[in-house]
Amino acid sequence: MSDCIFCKIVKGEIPSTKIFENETVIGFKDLRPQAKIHQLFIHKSHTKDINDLAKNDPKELSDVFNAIRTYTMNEGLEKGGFRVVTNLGPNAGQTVFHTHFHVLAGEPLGHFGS
Ligand code: D5M
Repeated sequence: MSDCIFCKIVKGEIPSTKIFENETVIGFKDLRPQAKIHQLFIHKSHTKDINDLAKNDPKELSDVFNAIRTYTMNEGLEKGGFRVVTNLGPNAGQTVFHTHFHVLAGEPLGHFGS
């Protein structure tokens, strides 16, 4: 999509600090980090959110999660642990409408859930 900032990152039209790339997925540093390590993983194909992605082509999910697995294993993040988050819509605070997964790590993140 021509006006999508993450599509522009995929095409190299705006700068990003890439920490992972393969044929289908890129990972890059979040501009507004919420943890010591805060990366975003996206599929290179545009979908607007996780439900759109799952409907469009569920294989994209495994592409992204395999990328996250490779990255976190290579960086040794499994030991301390990490969190994966995706936001959909206003209640969750989604601000960028290209499906993305936040990977948070590098420090205790606080317990999420009851
Ligand atoms: O998360 C959208 C996230 O995207 C938010 O944490 C800021 C980040 N962001 C926005 N623009 C950029 C660029 N250009 N590079 C890196 N990170 C960026 P959401 O789940 O939609 O709230």
